[in-house]
Amino acid sequence: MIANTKIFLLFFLLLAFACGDENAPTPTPEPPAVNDTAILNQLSQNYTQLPEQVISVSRDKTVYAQYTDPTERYNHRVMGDGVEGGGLVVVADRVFYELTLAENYVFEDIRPRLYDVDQDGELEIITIRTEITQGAGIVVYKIIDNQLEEYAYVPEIGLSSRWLNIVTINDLDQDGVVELVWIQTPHIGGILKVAKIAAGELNVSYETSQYSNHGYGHPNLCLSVLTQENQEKIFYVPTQNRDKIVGFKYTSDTLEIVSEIDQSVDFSKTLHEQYNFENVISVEDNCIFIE
Ligand SMILES: [Ca+2]
Ligand SMILES: [Ca+2]
Repeated sequence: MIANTKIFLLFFLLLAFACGDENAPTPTPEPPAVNDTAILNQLSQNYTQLPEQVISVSRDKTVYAQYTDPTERYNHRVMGDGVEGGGLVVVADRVFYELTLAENYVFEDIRPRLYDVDQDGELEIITIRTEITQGAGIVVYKIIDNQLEEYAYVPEIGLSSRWLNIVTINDLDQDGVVELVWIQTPHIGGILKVAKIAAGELNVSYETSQYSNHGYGHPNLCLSVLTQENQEKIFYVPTQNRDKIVGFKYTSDTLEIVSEIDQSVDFSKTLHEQYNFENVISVEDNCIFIE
């Protein structure tokens, strides 16, 4: 009995010694539980957020994105406060991807948009990125080889203090290729442009002027609405002088006006709350609005 006790003591001593050995194999710990709340907490606490503190979250809660590293190095104040993004963080399938802009760039935006622009089943990240001497452009980032890569882009306008705002991201003509629609210089002349999204520089397929989806100084990027009516996608934007809402469809590389609603538009409110649009599509993907 005593001999058996000694054997057990020796066994436990050896076990304790083995456990203290750095070279001994140790059981793999369970990974910490990562859930929506944990990711949101990490994004809000481990990064310096923009003043608006908004995080884009995909509907299935697998992709998150936010701008980081607020900076006042670009003196434009298009959304009022003059604080723009200096970095971007994206979480996809629980992996964090970070990107810091060069000093001559800012994200002149409130939050990134998430959309599967190349229809490969993975969401891309669509941003308004400004070069300090060349004004705003659009950059679509994609996770390639475990990093955020510039997948597609709209070149900068070419002048400082010139901005643009995205209208919609969708396959408008239903040909299998996603279109990007935006308004260049929505405060001065408002040029509405459409491009089909593909890798690299995007080519404008159609443009028309005197429309607007932003009031200078307002954190309201939600002045467009996309609907589906009788199998046709129709997007609506206000006119530059804010006295009408105009509906467009996109077919054969052309924008065609299908509806003109005589109604003045308040640029401090979202468009969809000012008119009873029917069959609205995906407002939350691109409706960026701060009260
Ligand atoms: Ca994709
Ligand atoms: Ca299309």
